[in-house]
Order: sequence, then structure tokens, then C-alpha cells
Amino acid sequence: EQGQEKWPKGDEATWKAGLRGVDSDVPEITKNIVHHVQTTLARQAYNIDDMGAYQATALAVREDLIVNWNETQLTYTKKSPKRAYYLSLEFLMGRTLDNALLNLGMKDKFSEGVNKLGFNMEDVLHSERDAALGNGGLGRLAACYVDSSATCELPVWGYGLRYQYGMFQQLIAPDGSQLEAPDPWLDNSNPWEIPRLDVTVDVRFGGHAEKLEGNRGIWSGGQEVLAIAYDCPIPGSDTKSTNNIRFWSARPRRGFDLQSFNAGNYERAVETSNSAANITNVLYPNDNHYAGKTLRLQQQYFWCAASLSDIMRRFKNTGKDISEFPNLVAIQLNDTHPTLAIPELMRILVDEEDVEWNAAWDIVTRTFSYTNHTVLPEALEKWPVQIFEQLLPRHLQIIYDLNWTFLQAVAKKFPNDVAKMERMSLIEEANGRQIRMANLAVLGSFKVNGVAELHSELVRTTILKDFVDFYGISKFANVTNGITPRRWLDQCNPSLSALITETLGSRAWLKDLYLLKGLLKYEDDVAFHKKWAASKANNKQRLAAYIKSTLGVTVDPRAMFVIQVKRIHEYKRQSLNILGVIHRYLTIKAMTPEERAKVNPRVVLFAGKAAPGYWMAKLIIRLIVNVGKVINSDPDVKGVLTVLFLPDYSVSLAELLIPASDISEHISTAGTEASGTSNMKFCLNGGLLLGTVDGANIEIAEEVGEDNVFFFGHLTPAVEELRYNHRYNPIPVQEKSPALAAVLDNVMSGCYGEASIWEPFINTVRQGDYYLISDDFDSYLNAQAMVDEAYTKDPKEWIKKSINTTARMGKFSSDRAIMTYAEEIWNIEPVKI
Ligand code: B1N
Repeated sequence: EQGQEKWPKGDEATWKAGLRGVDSDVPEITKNIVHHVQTTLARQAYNIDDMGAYQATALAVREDLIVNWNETQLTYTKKSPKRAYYLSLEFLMGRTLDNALLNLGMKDKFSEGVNKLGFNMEDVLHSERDAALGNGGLGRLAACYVDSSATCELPVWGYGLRYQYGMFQQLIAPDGSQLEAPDPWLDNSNPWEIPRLDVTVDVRFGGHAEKLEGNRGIWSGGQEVLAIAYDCPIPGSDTKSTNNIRFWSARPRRGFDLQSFNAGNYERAVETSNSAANITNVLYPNDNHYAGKTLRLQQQYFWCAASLSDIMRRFKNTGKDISEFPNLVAIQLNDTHPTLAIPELMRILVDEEDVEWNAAWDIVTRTFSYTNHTVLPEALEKWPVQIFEQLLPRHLQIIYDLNWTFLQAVAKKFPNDVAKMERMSLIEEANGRQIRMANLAVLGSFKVNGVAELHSELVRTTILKDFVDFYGISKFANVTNGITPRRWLDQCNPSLSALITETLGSRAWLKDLYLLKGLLKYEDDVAFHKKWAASKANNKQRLAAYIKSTLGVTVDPRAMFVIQVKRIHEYKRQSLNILGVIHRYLTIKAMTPEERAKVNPRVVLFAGKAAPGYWMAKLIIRLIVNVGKVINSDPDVKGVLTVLFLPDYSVSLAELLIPASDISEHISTAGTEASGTSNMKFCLNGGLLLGTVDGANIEIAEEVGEDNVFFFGHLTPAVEELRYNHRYNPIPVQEKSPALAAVLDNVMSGCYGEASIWEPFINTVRQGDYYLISDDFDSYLNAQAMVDEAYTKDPKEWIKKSINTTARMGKFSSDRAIMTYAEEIWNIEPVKI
């Protein structure tokens, strides 16, 4: 059929002669790189450095991506399959060049080409700066999911915001405190984006809303802000399929507000234009925490309105009737951040497309599905009605109308249960009226999922229990998170990847991670053990070299590397880790030199950012740094214990750290970490897991075997009662855990800095102890002792555990996760390009 199509414009042969394919041999590649050096960068062999070589190489690779991107999008347009859209306020991409080269299967050729031009590929790759448009796990998950969508040839687009400033850069002051510096990541121009200056959407804010008959409305006035699209190609691995993330950038509508300009008020006019451009200025640096800033609500609406308008325009191009919308479009809400898309689609359908209210609601509720990422109460979004009224008056009407019908249905199903009605209402009436975004997300979605089995169960039985009673259980599902094995093994751990490929005989495992099971044949093979250990040793040396060059500290790669890297948060309990380190330090100090010689040497590494406004998290960083200073300069523990806080954690630093771990810690209070995804990354790279029975740790243990993980601590069902007891029948720390009491006293003795600095933190442990440090401390120490024993007693057994861990991680590929979304939620199918 395609062969019979008429060429759309001009002379076909002339067009085809001009089209380029993907560069496939080294001379073609180098020619294109030199071309970019000469005519895009206006430089020459005489004055080009690594940065220039990176830019020219990236521009050459970008062309290959765009060729595949174009072909993919043309295929989608022609075949018009059902598509899924992943709406995420965060995409934590990291670097792109290495990933693009590997996914295109062109790394070797480009490396050879770059060499011929006098550069080293490693240095070129390291010249790229991270795209850090995300905080942590939620944003990185979105990045893994677009990688997997392209790899699995699924028609999925991401929609996000093009922040001028990404995640802040973290500096550590001499006193150990975190300092924040802006991240102007676009300063060197971004070769991975395609500006679409012609793809724009007008987004309205403020003004007034009128209601007509039949629930219809008219929204007018206020201020319009222009959304401009920037596309970022996402190549699949070993396929032409190249998907897209469309990032929106805000511009003032006409440079300035003409009315004010005409009224002679130039300054006010320019002010408006400033506030419009502000919308996409900066990523909010909070993880798992709701701050309630008006600008954040503006970001959310700006992004939802632009994305939905774009999706609607694409749908209309198919010529299908509007009632077909849910048959061609699925929209996934990444947490409640894009929940405004629900009333916005209602507004478009009812006010602009003339669809009757109930028919519109039917379309909406067959389109959206919602992923919940946290049960922490402080993270749940609730927008004050007052702010809403100012910014989105029409949406407020729609929400009220939805709520009215909804509460009637609730009252009918649960007569006389006023408390239930109050809990389920879209509006919280206590302490100023607020709109509950999670309730709205559930109401407007046909499926709601959590991100690991335990978390999904907690969603069903705690925060959304009333909704389960109302809708029935089948609306509530689990999709356990996953990670892309391309970036998180092949790219970040070349030596292990090569060993696996050599052992299994092909690279097929990268697209079917369950094939790693084939490694189990070699779990006792001495020669294989040797290679396995050599790879780990190599990765530890690589990290040691980085530590030497950045911090000037020498660490011994033969020591056990213990790593905890993630956002700094009380629930994640970096505090437990550092208090455990102090216990270890005191224990070693009390030993004779002979005893010390028998201790398992450890290097304990921390990294992670604290939200700039999260005072307690910042205090914990300060404690870690200062404890490290004392321990690292104490000759008594030299070579036995080193403690470091690595500044400015990022995707790229994770790629260096994760392959180098012997043990990683995932030690949240049971029931608080929804899933965790770095736990998966460490285990895939053969690091063993020390953790609580929480989030995806549980499923990892199920897969790799309980004897291959180190579990400790109270279980989720115990938490509530323990917290109750802390409040109403407190037991002094001294009685509960003398070991912890000694550690707390030691901190307060002043040896890490004045007691008054640490007192606020120490008090949270001594009183209240919401995160159950005192309840889990002894169990944690016990688990650490088991780790030491396993590591020192029988090195062969340790390597066997490591091999088993990697070999049994198949389940945690994001390909499995994305296929579950595709098949069980979105109802979309792969499209061959
Ligand atoms: O999402 C990850 C999970 O693996 C983590 O366990 C979970 O903590 C994380 C508001 C969040 N939940 N909620 C957020 C981020 C930013 C924000 O503004 C909440 N992040 C998570 C992936 O499922």
C-alpha cells in the first residue's frame, strides 16, 4: 500500500537524493564531525578542545537520531496506532551521548573516528554535562521508562517542562553544610533538543469564568502565556524506533501586554512579560515534599494545558470522531503533579468541543491512569481553593461540579457515613479549603497503581482505602518499578557487561534481562569467579581515582565499599547509617592493635542532596561530613575505616558509584519508601543489599533469595504501634539500646563540633523518634556484623552471592515494567519502524 502512495511534494528523485541515512562507516562519521567543527562551531584542528570535540560529535550523533526520529514519527502518523503519553514534571536524563551511541550500536565506530581526530572517547563523553531535570527516583524512573518504550518499540511520548535551571549544584562548605548553586545547564546550548518554534500553545491564567446552561462554561480574560515545544529524541536500543519527549518552554505572549503598553505603562507591561517567562525558570528542588507555591501550580497548569492541546491536535489529525479519543490516546499521570490535565480535558471537551458533560466525563475516565509514588502525608498535594480561584477559575467550577455528582454517588453507596464523605471529597474543608489532588486523580482515572507490591498494598489499605471500598479493588493495581539495563549496566559497567556478554555468548540479555539466569551455571566456576572479582576491583579502582582527584583523599580499593546514595531525607535514615558508623568507630577505638588488625576494612560513602528548605536533612549532611573529618584523620582507625560524603550527587556520579559497591544500604523505616530504584541498580551490578523490609527491597529478596540479602529492622505492621508508644509510653534510649545511647552521648560530647549544633537532631532520636532509629538500631548493627562475617570468612561465598544477585535481577528491567503498563493499562501495542 505504501508503494502506491503519491509523493507529496516536488520531484521524488531529487528529494530522495537529498535525504541522508544513518552514518555507518568511520570515514563518513569523521567527515561529519569535522564538518560540524568547521561550519557549526566555526573552529579548526588548531583550536579545538575536548569540549569542542564533544559538541561536534554530539551534533553528528544528533543527526542520526533525527533521521530515525523522523521515520518513527512518520510511521506513527501513517499507521495511527493507539499512543500513550507519559506526563512527568521531572525527567532526570543525565548525559546522552554515550547512551545514544550504545543504543544506536555505533560506539565502537565513533570511538575509532574520534581517536583518528586526536581525541579519547572517555574524555569526550565526560565533557557533557548532566541534564538534571528531576529530583530523584521519580524523575529517573521517567527517563528509564522512555528508554524502555523506545526499546520495546511502543508508541509512547513523554511530556515535560524545559527548565532553564535544573537540580541545583551542591557544594559542601568548610563547616560541612550544604550550599546550593544554580545549574544553568543550557548555557552551552543543548545539542539533544530540537526547537520547534512553530509548535506553540497559548495558555491562559486568571481572568473570569462564566457558566452557561448544561454545565458549559466560558473562560476569558486574564493573561496568556506562550508554550514553545522543544523535542528530545529518545533512541531505543538496537532498533530504529526513536521516541520523543516534548519539553515546553514559556514565553510572554507578545513580548508584553499591549493594553498596558498602550496605556503608557511600559514598566508594568515588561513586568507581565517577566512573570510569564518565569514559569519554566526552575525545577522545584523538593523530593517527597509538597510546598504549595503558586508558581508551582502555574508550572503544572502551563504544562498540562500545552500537552493536552498538543495531544488533542494530533488526535484531530486522524479525522476520528471525538468519542474515539480513548481508543487512540492513553495518558499516564506520573504522581499527582499533572492532575490538572483531568479538569483541563473536561474543559476542552465541554467548553470547546461541545461534548455533553456526561459523555465528556466518560471520555476523560477512559483516558487517564494515575501512578502514586508515595504514602508520606507531607508529600500529598493540596492546593488552596483561593489560589485556584485566582489562577484557574473555570477549573475550579469544573472540580466543584465533579465533586457534587461524585459525593452524591458516595452518599448513595454509603448512606449516613458523613466521615467517609468528608474524607473522599475533592475539597478538604479543614484549615482553609483545599483541593485534594490525589482524590481528583483517582476520580478521573480508570486505573491507579503503586510502584512496588508493598507500596500498592499500602495505597489500597491506607491512603486510598475509601476509594477501594467505593470503586472495587480492580481499579487498583501494582506495577513494580524497573530500571534500564542499558544505562545501568552496559553503559556504567563496561567490564561486567563485557564479561556477561562473553559468558552468555551474545548481547541478547540487554533486551531480555531474564537471560542473566544463564550466569548461574558459573556460580561455582573458579575461573569465572576470578573475572567477576576483577571487574568489581576495576570499578572500585575507577571510583578510588575519582575520589583522589576530587577530594584528594586516598581510599584503598581492597577495602569493602559500603554505599548509601539517594536524596537526604529523615525517612531514608542516612542518620541510622552515620550513627552506626560512629558505633563502629568507637568499637575500633576501644580495641587493641591486634584486634584492630582483624577488623574488616571499610570505606563508607554517602552522597545525596537535601532540599534547600529541609533544615533537618541539611543538619544530617553536616553531621556526616564532620564525623568523616574526625574519623579520617584519626591514626587509630587509619586503613580500617574511612567515611566520605561525595558532593553533588547526580546521574553521572551514580554511574561511577553503583558498579563499585560491595554493599549498598536501603534502610528506610518500614512502609515509607514506596519502591526505591537504586536498590535495583546496585544489585544488577553485583553489589549486595543491606536493607529494611520495605519497598522493592522485598521483591529483590524474593528474586535473589533471602540468603543473598541482609535484612534487618521492624516490619511495616509494627510501625504504627511503635510510634504510638514513643508518644504515650516512651522508653529511654538507654534502656532500649545502650549502644545507641553511647553513640548519642558521644555526638553530644563535642568531638564532632559543638553539642548545640547537633542537639536538634539528637533530640529527634531521643524524643518522639518518628523514624524508629532507636527501635531498629541493634538490629542494624547485627546485620552489619553479618555483612562483615560474610565478607571476610569466605570470599568465594561472597562472590557467589554477588553472581546470584546479578543473575536473578531479570524482573527489574524497566522493559518488563513498561510492557506491563502497555498491556495492562494503556492497551497499546509495539509498532515496527
Ligand atoms: O518515586 C520513586 C520511588 O522509587 C521512591 O521510593 C519514591 O520515594 C519516589 C513530590 C516525589 N515519591 N514521591 C516523589 C518527587 C517530587 C515531588 O515533588 C514527590 N518521589 C518519589 C519512583 O517510583
